[in-house]
Amino acid sequence: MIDLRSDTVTKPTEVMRKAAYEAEVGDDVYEEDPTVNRLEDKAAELLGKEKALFVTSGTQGNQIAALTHCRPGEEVILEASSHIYIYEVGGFSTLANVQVRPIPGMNGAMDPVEVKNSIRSENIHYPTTSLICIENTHNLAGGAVLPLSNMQAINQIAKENNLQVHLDGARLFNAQVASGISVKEYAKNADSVQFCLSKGLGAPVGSIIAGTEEFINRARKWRKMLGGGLRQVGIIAAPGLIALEENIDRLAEDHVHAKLLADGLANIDGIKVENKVETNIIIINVKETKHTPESFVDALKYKGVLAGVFGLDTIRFVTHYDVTSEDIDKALVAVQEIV
Ligand code: TLP
Repeated sequence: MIDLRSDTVTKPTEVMRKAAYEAEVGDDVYEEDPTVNRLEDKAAELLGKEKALFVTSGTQGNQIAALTHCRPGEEVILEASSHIYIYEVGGFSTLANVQVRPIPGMNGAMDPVEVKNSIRSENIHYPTTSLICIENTHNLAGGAVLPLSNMQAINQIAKENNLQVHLDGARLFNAQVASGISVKEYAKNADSVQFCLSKGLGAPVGSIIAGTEEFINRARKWRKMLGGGLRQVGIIAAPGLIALEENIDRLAEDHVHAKLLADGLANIDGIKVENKVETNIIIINVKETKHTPESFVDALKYKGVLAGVFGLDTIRFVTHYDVTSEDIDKALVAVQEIV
């Protein structure tokens, strides 16, 4: 099977398995796991933040950020197709007890003027706006890289209004590799950052959240409450370290493969590539073919290729570590055969 459903499907490499086997461990609830401590230090340094915390998943990291930044009843401004709003089971309202204020974006980017106009004024009837969430790269916008200028403008508005900014950077390293702008530069425009080790970076488990020392100390307590205080977790953190040491630059390969696939797909009758394909995600519209997205995905599976139903007329392909250029060629042949 050529699995293009997501970059979450990668299997750990031999080096990662060996690092897990050999990892020096301790009890991380006592902050005594040397491998976790090394991973957190390395992540904080890469992001230019005071401190970082290893969490079980991107979703857990985003939820902990909301719990740490906000008080119940407050309002969070976010983009209307953001992962936090669409794909996190309504956690912001259920766990952090905050109300979300979705704003439609262009290629995942909210208009700073609209963000500004959505901040609540002082009024006894209104919730208090406390947080703005942004996403880079933006998943539902097809892996779009958020312009640095957009992040800077939103952060400036946030600071002028005493608000915090959380960056869902599940694929922030893809943004770095595509734009040449460092994760540190992006992270300057957010008070907290979440990134995933388990997507294009190829680790089997885990995400990082980072911010000030004071923020992370409080976040650690929320992580404990959510059941994320783990013990000899260095065996999982070790592959995460390998991901950061060895796998950042190779994301460029995934982007090349995504372009190859997108160019090939664009040449197939009836298929329309919906996004600009800046990183590793390709969204195609199949309305002009004989298929629904569901039957398209089923037919592809029969040919040995896995893709994901995305929207009403669209499906998503994601390139990653375990996909070669031969796989891309085979996937294109499979699509050609089924349309
Ligand atoms: N995205 C997954 C699915 O949940 C849709 C995927 O296959 O793309 N933020 C962003 C922008 C994400 O894309 C994801 C995962 C997360 C957060 C959550 O990460 P995990 O899966 O580790 O909870």
